[in-house]
Amino acid sequence: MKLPIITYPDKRLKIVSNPVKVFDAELHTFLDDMYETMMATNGLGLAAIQVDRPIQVLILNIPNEEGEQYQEGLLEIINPQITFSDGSLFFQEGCLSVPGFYEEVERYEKVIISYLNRHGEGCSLEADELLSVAVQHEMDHLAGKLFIEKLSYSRRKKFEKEYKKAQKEKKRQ
Ligand code: Y12
Ligand code: CO
Repeated sequence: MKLPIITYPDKRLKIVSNPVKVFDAELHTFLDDMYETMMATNGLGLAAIQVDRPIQVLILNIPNEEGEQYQEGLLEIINPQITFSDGSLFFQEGCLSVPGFYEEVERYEKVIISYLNRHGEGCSLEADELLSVAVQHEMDHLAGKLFIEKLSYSRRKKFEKEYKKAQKEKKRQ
């Protein structure tokens, strides 16, 4: 089932998500619904809070070099923790909760995370390039943070003005 996505400036996006304690069939159905929602909206990543569930769950599906996304490449990441970070890079990010806006943001170049899979089993992921950026972007959602909060004062002001204008235009259509 495709779920509705919460968009900025909805205050629910600021909620700090809680760790998952139960790894049951309901969680599996929710993960499947998140995948359907992400694929239906051309997303590369989605955090549970974006579909109004404040739990530490995120999914990622990074395209291959040909730009294709396959379900085999899907990562389901629960209760993640960064255990190592190194370097920095700038990357133009977008978010399904901030539609239509892409801004350059600074992130760690490489991260290693530990997390649980849908069965509650411990896993580890070493990520660089796009995967590293995406995992940090989604982990920020679990802390109630959006990528636009990382913009400089002047870029944030510009974003707020343009976003409001775009929302007004959308309402008129
Ligand atoms: C780099 C940085 C962040 C990520 C995390 C996930 N972000 C996304 O998946 C963003 C997708 C996105 C898709 C949109 O298209 C539709 O909604 C159909 C979009 O909408 C518009 O631009 C109108 C905005 C963002 C991964 C990698
Ligand atoms: Co996002």
